[in-house]
Amino acid sequence: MSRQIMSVVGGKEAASTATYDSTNPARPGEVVARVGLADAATFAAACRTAAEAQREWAKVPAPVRGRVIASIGRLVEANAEALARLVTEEIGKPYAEALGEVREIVDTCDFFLGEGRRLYGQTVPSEMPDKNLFTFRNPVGVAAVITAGNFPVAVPSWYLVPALLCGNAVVWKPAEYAAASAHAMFQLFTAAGLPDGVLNVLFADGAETFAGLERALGEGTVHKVGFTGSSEVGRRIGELTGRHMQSACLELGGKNPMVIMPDADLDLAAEGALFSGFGTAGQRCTSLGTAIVHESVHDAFVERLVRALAAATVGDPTGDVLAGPLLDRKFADRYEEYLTWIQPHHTVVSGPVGRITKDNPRGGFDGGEGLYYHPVVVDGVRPGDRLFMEETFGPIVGVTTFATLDEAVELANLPGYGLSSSIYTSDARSAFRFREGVSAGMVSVNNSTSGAEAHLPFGGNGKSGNGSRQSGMWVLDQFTRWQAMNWDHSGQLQKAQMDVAEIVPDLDFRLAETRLP
Ligand code: UN1
Repeated sequence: MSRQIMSVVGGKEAASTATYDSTNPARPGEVVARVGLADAATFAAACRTAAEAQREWAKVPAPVRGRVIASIGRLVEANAEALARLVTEEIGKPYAEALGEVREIVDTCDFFLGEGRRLYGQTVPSEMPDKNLFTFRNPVGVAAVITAGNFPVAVPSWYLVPALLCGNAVVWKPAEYAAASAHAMFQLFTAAGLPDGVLNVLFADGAETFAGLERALGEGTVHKVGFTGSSEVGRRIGELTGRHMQSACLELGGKNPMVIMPDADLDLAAEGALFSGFGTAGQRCTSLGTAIVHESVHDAFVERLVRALAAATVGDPTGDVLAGPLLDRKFADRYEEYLTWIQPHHTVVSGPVGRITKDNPRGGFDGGEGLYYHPVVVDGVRPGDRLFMEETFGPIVGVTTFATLDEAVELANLPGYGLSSSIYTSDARSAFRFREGVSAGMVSVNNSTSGAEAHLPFGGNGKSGNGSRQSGMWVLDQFTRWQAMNWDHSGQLQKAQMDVAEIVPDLDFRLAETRLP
């Protein structure tokens, strides 16, 4: 029997107006959870509940909130295998990667549990005597967090953990197709003792969520929006929050370039391209988009990548495989559309294309009913091709060539995204020139485009985001607002810039001339 899952608002199950079946993409006939979907009114009501609960939560001393984060980390650690198995079952992420994803929640908790004892403000000297200046970080209020399902628990933790630590309440809207994983994570968070209403989980479709968010922003019950998903939806959320004088934390798509210089270790580069292009079936926002290869090593690199890919296993994600199925039917359909972007001037160098079936098997693997697809390497992509310019979420990597590093940087930036990037070289000058020129928020040297660590700033520019950064100390600026305080204890009105003591210099002073012998 599959699970029944409902939204939880203020500690109670909230009404649903529709249902959604979250299925196992390796066996789409299997329902992992039947999910009750809420409507826009319920979303707005959840934000009001959160706003109410936030007032008390903000009064809990930050070090005590830090202890709650510590407990969340322990609970996630103690339930790591169960949570990872659920992630594998629900979105088809290979189990080893799912365990890594769960580990990332623990890493995030480890970082922020100590932040409860820091959350530093400053004491600042005043320009006048008997006056003191201070800065404080205040929680923003309620954060509405809308997340994708390709990282159904790790990426949400990047928002939830710091938001809660900073004294905010949260309304979390996870992806429907990853609802069971999200609900399990929600249970672990509440088991740590969060008061009712401080963290609320709300399942809803995109249209109801958007309408609910619009209403809540109008009612003044949402003060920060966090969104991970497509550039298209991110743009709409950015517009909406902009109208309400807010700037959302947007983590959007990527067309992540990998530059391979003539002095690169080509075996290492092929291994990195394999993992970042086809691990997670190419469904990370940091997945490799286009390999930009120096013309002198193009053939040698492509030959290595194709060989490595042929030896890699696509299959049952509970086993030891490079890639499992695509996340969900919606993603499989979209991926099939990306395959139509392959043009006559392209060369598919990897073998068969499309869904893995009995008639189109991958070696001995016929995919059964699962949403499995052949990994594809397309050589000869050019600027202007859709395959070169647009994100193609799924197992497809383009290859193009360049002659000079300047040209490589230009090609890397051309699609207008800016999330992740990578360069393989043995020359420090090339690595730093690339770092300086590339538009991405993340740069890897001799490493793949994916695999950010949980305590570095994560986020993009251009079509990948509005410059907001998650993770580490940088995310504190998303979930707190600086408040400046001045305290004058002189007993008189001292006017800034006017009642300031002046020390008069002699600016005409010059050293006496000395002559060299
Ligand atoms: C995402 O796909 O939304 O760096 C994030 C990485 C992961 C995060 C990916 N740690 O690949």
